[in-house]
Amino acid sequence: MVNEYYNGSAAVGTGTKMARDEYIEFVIVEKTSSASLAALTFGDTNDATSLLQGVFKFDQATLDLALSNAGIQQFLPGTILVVKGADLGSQQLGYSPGTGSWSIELTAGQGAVDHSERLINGNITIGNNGDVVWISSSNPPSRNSDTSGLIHAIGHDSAPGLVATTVSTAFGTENILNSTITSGRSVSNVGNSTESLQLTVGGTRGVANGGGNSTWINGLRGGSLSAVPEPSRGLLILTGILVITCQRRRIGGQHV
Ligand SMILES: [Ca+2]
Ligand SMILES: [Ca+2]
Repeated sequence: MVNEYYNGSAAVGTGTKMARDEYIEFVIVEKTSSASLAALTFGDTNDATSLLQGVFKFDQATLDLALSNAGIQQFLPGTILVVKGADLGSQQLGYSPGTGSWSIELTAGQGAVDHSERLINGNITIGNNGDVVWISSSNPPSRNSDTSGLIHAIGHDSAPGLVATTVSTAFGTENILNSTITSGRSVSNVGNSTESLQLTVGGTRGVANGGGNSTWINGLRGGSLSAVPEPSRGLLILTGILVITCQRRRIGGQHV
């Protein structure tokens, strides 16, 4: 799901197809492989929220490196994925949920790249008047008005265009903030899987957005870790079961 996006200067980093000082933040809500993520596309719209503008995809080799660093096969629920412009520092691939490192930051042009298809070939730049940040199972969308593959999106617009209107209908009116925004603010979800969008000065890149969003993401993370018992714990449980089985057999024997 799209969790937040930040509106900066919209000046595009050379060769990256994304604004230098902007970012998009996603939260993973179920176990997801690098191949599944690499099969998706994501991007933005024009300021009128009427047409898809930039189309990106994740670089699978970069995602595999992060998984390798964590020593796990899939990204866990509660993981935060950031895609950011060239000025926002180096990539952060030190993923390690077991020790509390739940976020990955991918830089445009490296771990997240413009889709090679040229049909929709704009830059990702967040607009003051309006924008929709979307993620799609279509790879790539067939034309710049093709919203058929959208699996999630959030946006803002005080006069919603076709894409924003479609998102409201498909995912709920709460997914589009009825507002323009100024530079230096992010649109962030402070709710859970049902959005509650607000403007945040400066944004909260790479971390949960506070309020109900933090509670929800912490819950996803707790579920992720408790679902994977550590080897020592698993061994203890197994030993316990064996002891109970032996005791039952002994008791049974006394009755015979
Ligand atoms: Ca845009
Ligand atoms: Ca955030």
